[in-house]
Amino acid sequence: MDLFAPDTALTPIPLRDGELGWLAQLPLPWPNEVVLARLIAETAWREETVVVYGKRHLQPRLSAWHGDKAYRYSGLSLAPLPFTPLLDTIRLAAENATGRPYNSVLLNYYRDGRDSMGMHSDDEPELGPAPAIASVSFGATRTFSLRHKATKETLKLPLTDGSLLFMGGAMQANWMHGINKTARPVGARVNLTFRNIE
Ligand SMILES: O=C(O)CCC(=O)C(=O)O
Ligand SMILES: [Mn+2]
Repeated sequence: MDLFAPDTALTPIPLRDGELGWLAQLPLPWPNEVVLARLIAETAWREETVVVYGKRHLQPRLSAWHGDKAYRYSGLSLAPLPFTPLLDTIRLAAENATGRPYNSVLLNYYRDGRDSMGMHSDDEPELGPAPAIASVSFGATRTFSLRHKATKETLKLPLTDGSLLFMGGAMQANWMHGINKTARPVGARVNLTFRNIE
């Protein structure tokens, strides 16, 4: 038996030079609002400083890294925290939905519309040549912006409460993604990107 055979079909989102899959509601044993409240309350959130072009900045969001391996980007090395039972439950659901294994998760807490994430690709070498990333969102809907590196085509996806967005194949090689700030009054949102570090 294939341990990671998916039992929930993702809906493919067609786009050039990459793979995207969508699931409107990840099956979990608790309502989304309970998961959101627990993630906010139980996570050891950090306000990280990153170095971009030699300058130090505070990231406009809170984050936490869980897994067995350290994670490095933008001059930052996040020491890993162990998976908790709550994170393990969400990881198992994400593995079942996508048919991929994950050994790490980056959590990001967007407290309101002023919190954001700049355009980037998750293309660190330790994620392998075709990173598989399962992005699970709870709370306020925020717009996920995608931009093709060569053609500059753009795509905007509303990431709704309880949803899973899968990024695979050549997605990170060819596209950048991010979460823009918004002037709309929006509540809290927590996003989890499950990854597999080799
Ligand atoms: O919050 C999101 O939906 C995006 C998160 C993301 O791109 C990341 O953690 O690398
Ligand atoms: Mn990312």
